[in-house]
Amino acid sequence: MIIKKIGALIFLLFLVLAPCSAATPEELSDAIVDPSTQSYIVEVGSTSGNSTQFAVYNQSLQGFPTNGSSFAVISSGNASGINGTSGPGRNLFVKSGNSTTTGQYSNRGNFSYDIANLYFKIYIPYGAKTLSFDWRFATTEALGAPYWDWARAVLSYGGTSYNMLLLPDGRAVDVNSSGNYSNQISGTIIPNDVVYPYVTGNRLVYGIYTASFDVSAFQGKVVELNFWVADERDGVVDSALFVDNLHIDIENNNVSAGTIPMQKTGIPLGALFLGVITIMGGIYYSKKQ
Ligand SMILES: [Ca+2]
Ligand SMILES: [Ca+2]
Ligand SMILES: [Ca+2]
Repeated sequence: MIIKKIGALIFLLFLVLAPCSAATPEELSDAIVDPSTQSYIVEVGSTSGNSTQFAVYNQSLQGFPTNGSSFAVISSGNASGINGTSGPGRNLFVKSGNSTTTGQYSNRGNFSYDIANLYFKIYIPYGAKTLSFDWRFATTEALGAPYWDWARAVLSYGGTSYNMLLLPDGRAVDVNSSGNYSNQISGTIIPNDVVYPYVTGNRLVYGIYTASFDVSAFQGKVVELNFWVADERDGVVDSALFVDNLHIDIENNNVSAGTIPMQKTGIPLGALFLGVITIMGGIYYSKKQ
């Protein structure tokens, strides 16, 4: 009896102390999406990956969270327990499927494994300008290794898709292309607080990157945004995407196309125009008198 109680206590203590655990799509959405955009999320879900490949963190890692108190990690391995310092032999392995089941291949068309997917169906409101989020790509692969794990954020509508997750040079994200932007082998990771030895934003263009896409053409429509993270060629050594601050920028209601622009004086141009017409009309009328 006592042993059982101690066991339960240890389990409860573990739950409290565990920095994070597998997250549901709804929990990931809560962590990622800005409060102003929450009401536009029509649906959130996952079509691929074990639950262990998704985690919510309520702590500061790699400059995240950038919005609110939490952010998400989507991984081709275990997304939990990534806090720490980088070092060799870190095993984050999970086994959850391959290209055959998802139709998703690497940026150079190779077979992919442990493919994690998180999708959002998002209503794009009238006045919407851009859909944006902040990200960092991290890997335990060596940058020169022939295993080009990859990540994408694909926005789709009406049968057309756009990958909006691009490096500063415009290339799609993978272990190879991100090399210019990730820390050097002899260099440092900033901040040094995760087990991944390579994280983007430590070379050439520093800091957290923001992906932004013009969604003004989709106003009044529901688009789909699919996050994908996967291993290439084998599933053993893993990569991850850190995501936060997913939001829609909406045009200020005061300057939308249907309203009248203000002058420096604060008098609407249209009102000024009407005023001039009225005065002229009055002059014309009085002349007629
Ligand atoms: Ca957040
Ligand atoms: Ca890999
Ligand atoms: Ca893996």
